[in-house]
Amino acid sequence: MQSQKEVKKTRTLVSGIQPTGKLTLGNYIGALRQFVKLQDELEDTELFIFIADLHAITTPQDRVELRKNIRSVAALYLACGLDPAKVNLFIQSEVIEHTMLSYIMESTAYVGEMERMTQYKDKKGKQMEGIRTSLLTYPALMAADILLYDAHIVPIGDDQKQHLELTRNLATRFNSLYGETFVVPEGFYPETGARIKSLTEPDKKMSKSDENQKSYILLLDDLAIIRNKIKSAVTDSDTKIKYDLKKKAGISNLLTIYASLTDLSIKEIEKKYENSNYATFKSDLAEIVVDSIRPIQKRYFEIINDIKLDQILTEGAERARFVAQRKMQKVYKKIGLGRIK
Ligand code: ATP
Ligand code: LTN
Repeated sequence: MQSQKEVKKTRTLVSGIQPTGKLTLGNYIGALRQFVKLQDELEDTELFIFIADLHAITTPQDRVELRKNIRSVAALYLACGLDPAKVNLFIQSEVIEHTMLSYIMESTAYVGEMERMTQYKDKKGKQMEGIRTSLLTYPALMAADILLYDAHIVPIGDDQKQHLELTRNLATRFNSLYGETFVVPEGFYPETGARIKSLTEPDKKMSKSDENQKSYILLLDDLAIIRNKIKSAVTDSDTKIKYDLKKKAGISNLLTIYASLTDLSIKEIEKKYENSNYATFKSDLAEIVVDSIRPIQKRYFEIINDIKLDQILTEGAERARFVAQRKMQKVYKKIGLGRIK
């Protein structure tokens, strides 16, 4: 049988996740699971998925924790179903061309554009000192990640929309300055239903950097803890299990999680629990979440200390490097850097 890697690929997909903490159920539903779906659907597309460790050091990281998180994110990608026969999985810092092209992107972008990025403004907050320069130049690295592989599609959350727009502008600007070099990429956003909210403050998104541990479910949380977190999720004082984002944000979020992990629609779930109370609904949902996460944890613990994980990451980086080196030669030549070979 012809392996998927041998099918002629005419398109490219690129995406990454930062290893800044432990991955949540939100990351699974909104990102990891989408990648798995796309790897199976997009037969004509070569996928490059990486652990964005260079992005992580835009804010301070502990050396030991960072190393652990990088490996853990890689193992979780695989545990969630990413297939190394269909995807090039690698660690960003192991492909030096990301940093090389990032500098070229900094030399294409304007300071004003970087300063306008809302994520930069939010993360910087009111702090005046100790902001790393890379927090400002971060979108240049992200543009490099994408343009290096001539990505056609980039699956991202809508919080990354502005960075993708900037990437498109940089690609277009570079192309008009130096001649056709980069593909101008398109963003791919998962269905809106898939934004998972905090369990304690359902108006905010579920985030791995939240200070309240009860607000998120980690993919590697103990199963008993997961059950407890769902059972103690904030809901309103009404008793109806009904989707209403404005008045019943907590229950609506739990309905979204339920629908995302089963093949039932929200309407069908509402009907099923028409005559039930919150406790029954939450208890059923806890089992559904636990049933989805249990096999992921099982595969995770099988792979985390296996040398196979290293082989997959090495092969992924080799393929990425091959494509990236070719691109960088072209870029240097277009700009006039170095000597002509
Ligand atoms: P942080 O919470 O530290 O800001 P994050 O959890 O948003 O980080 P990222 O590395 O920025 O993590 O996101 C990885 C991917 O997971 C992105 O595509 C993002 O859109 C998606 N994602 C993150 N949180 C959620 C969520 N609550 N619901 C759906 N998708 C999410
Ligand atoms: N900035 C993204 C992670 C990321 C990324 C990328 C996503 C880094 N480089 C390239 C898509 C393509 C984030 O914070 N979610």
